[in-house]
Amino acid sequence: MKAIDMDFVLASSLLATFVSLAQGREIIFPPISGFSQQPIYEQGGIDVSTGSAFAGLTTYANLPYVHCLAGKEEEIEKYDIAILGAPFDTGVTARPGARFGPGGIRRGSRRISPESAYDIESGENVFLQWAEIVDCGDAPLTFLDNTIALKQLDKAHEIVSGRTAKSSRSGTPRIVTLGGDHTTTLPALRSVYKKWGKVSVIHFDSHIDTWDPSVLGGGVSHYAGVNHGTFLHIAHEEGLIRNTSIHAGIRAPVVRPKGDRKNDIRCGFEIVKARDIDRLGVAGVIARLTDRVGESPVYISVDIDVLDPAFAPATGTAEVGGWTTRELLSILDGLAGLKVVGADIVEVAPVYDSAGEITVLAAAEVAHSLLGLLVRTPVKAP
Ligand SMILES: [Mn+2]
Repeated sequence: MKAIDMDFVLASSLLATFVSLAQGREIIFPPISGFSQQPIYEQGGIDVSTGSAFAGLTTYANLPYVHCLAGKEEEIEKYDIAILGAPFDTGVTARPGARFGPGGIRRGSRRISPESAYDIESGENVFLQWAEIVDCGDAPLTFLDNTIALKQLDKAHEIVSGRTAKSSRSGTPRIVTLGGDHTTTLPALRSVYKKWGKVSVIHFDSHIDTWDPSVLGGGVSHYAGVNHGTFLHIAHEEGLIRNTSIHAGIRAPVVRPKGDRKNDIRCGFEIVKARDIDRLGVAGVIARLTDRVGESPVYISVDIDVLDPAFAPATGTAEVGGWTTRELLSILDGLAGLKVVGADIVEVAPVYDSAGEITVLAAAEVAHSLLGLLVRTPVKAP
């Protein structure tokens, strides 16, 4: 199938549909889009189920869909790594729209087919190694009450990571979350803490996101203080993260000239600023990040606004002067070998994207690199 021209295959599939309809025959489509995972259904000798990554329903990278949130343990397919969408954007301080991020990232990933995703740099295909990788769809989150929504996301992580993994190499399923605004990282950190204990966070972002709720949120209420710029402060107060964490790509202004950074250090963070890449190079940035977290379990959170708006305009709080997509992907791939226990790509708000969909394409590749890190290093929960 791989050798056949894709346009021809798609045209053949459409032709088969019309021929079969004309002949009054029932056409059987597979339940979920998948390049190689689905059985082949044939009508009149023409295959109508495979051959196009653009057929059927959209999952991340055409991975099989598993309804991980429902059903008894024995009723659902086992997996090692799960994609989980978190459609939530009522914790933002600027432009909303990231609730559509999970759908947008999946749309950006449609050209990725598990069967033919061999990386030109490494020669590896992360989808065809030991790990069963599935898309669990989105967690149902209310848009009317942030407190309830974050509890719903806590529960979704608990269920999805609470299944028995398929491979004995992992034991506990790990999750790559598709945000959602950055507040959605907080439930993910609570979840990995329960399985692996305190983690070091590698936080790719243009903003520090450790703001004290009394500073960002204005102190008007506790509710207002839980937002996409304070979640790392809250994670520190809840004792979820180690003091060996690090930001990467920071360039946005702070609110208090000295106080914000002082609190940031107290929360356990060092900083690699956006412009440090000009001095350190990609290899130097990788060295700073890997040296900082060492052998500890690591959570990697990627706010798409770490990229320059030239490469990712579709985000809530765009900041100019950021990294290129190529630099970010090279840095992420350079983290191979770290004990990554969970990851996310957040703050993708597709409504602001270009017609060329540059942000969702970038976000889909970021998720691909994050999956690569999880596959590269199986981590057993203690
Ligand atoms: Mn952020």
